[in-house]
Amino acid sequence: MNPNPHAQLRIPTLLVAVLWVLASGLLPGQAAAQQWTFQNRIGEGTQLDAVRGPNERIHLVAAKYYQIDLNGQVVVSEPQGDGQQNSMLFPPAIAAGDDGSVHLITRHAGSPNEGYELRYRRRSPSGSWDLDYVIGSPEKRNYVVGAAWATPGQVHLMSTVGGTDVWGDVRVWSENGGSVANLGSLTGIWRSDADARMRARDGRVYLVSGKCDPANLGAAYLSWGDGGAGLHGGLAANMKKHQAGTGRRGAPDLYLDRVGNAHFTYGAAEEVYYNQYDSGGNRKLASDVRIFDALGNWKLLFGLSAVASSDDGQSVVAVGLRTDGSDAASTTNILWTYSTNGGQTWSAPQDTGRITTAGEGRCRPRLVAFGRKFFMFFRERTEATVTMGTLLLQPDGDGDGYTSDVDCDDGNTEVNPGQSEVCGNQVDDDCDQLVDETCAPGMDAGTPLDASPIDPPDATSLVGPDSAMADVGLPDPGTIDSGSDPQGRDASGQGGDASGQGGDASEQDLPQEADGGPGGDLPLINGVGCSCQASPLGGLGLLALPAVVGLLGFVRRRSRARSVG
Ligand SMILES: [Ca+2]
Ligand SMILES: [Ca+2]
Ligand SMILES: [Ca+2]
Repeated sequence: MNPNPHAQLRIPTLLVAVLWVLASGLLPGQAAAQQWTFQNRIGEGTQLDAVRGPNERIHLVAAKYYQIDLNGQVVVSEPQGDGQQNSMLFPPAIAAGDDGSVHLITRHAGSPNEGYELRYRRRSPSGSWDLDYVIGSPEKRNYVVGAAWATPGQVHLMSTVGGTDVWGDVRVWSENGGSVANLGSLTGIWRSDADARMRARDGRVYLVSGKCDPANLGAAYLSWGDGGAGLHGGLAANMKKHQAGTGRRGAPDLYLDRVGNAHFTYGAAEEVYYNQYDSGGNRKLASDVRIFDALGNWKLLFGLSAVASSDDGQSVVAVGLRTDGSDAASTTNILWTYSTNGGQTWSAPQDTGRITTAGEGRCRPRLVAFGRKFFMFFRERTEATVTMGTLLLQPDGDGDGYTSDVDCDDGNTEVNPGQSEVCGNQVDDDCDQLVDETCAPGMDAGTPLDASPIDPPDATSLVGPDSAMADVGLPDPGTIDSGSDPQGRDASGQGGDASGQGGDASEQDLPQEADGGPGGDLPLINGVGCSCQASPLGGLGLLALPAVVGLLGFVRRRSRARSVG
């Protein structure tokens, strides 16, 4: 017989509270941060490209053309799109001009060996499709395309030529006033499967490409040149070669922020690397930073990625695809990582919980950013539809690796959820919204008591170029597809050191400091401590407090009951 019937009566309520707190990840100081939310079937198609346009619009081309506003609403849907959807070839390309014009290059009738009809179409700033014509004539392996808007009336297009072998060139085109000129080819930087991308900002055109030589001679390239008739010469003169990692390299991505930096990712064997160039053409990081590894072994080996940056260039987000080993990479986990210091250090990769079909690397996601709001577009794994993810990335003012939504003093590196509470200093050192909560009666001030500081999955272990990757964290429970966690990761999502945080509701794991103690309230000091920025989850975090207080009270009662019995 239980000597304390009240404890028995409290169990269901307590369990519900504990399970709710665990499921929500909302123990104080552990507020869920940096979560993607996903919206399925925002567009039709499997091959896509997406860019930022003026007036807070994202421009997306897949089977159709779409505009999406910053709330994630599709506000324009028109039939112009890529004619080669579902064919496992390369995606279309889109550019949006500062004047509101839109430029598409898409593939239509043809075959890899015979070449494709490449079509350029223009949507005027007023919304009419006023140009539609075929560029050149079909050529073998001309299915990798790019588009960039440099200045009003100056649009550049890119296609690839394979010739009789798989080594090929990038052909650069210039469109002006309704006619297209071939500006020339860049030789030897492209192989049919390495992909390429072209973007422009402030009159400068950037191009990234890969040469996936299997004999460890492969490389990724970034280049730039001023838009106009001299573009080909500029691109040829500024070609920068990158060769971190091993094996083949290729499948690069490129994102231009609003302050003149070009952010660049590319794949090596099962890895993805990052670097950045400023508007003066200076490489920012002496060595390419490895931001993903262990991405899986598939036909072409190199890691697949996408990248985007906040307007100020400080917050950078990248995704990496962890393949299932099949050629088509038909069940591929979308991982992501972020930097809040301009790409110098990166968070441990996390799993978004979503799966895509990478289609031999030809269905890579795209990232677009406005401010610190990031948008991800990818092919839904088994459907011919496009899924959108959105993320508001918080800044990290003091650079301690904890972003402002979880760092209760984002101007002090000594305060964050990874710190231990220091007894008696009147500071909430560990951001659990409790000040000096570890002080036992008679304890000297200044004594840290927390044995296991909170270790949020997405804010610690910033990864440098040479450090080992940390375990992949658990995605937001609300965004997980069932069965999408083949790695069998720790279901607590808190890594190995969260036992003191109630990872198991059994009383063996309950905090020991709740034992004994004069039976008063916990040292919860109102009005002192967390000055966290408003977060949509902050209120819920406060709601979790009564549950924790109730839990500790329950333990205290159980302890007394045990000592009586
Ligand atoms: Ca911080
Ligand atoms: Ca801090
Ligand atoms: Ca505290």
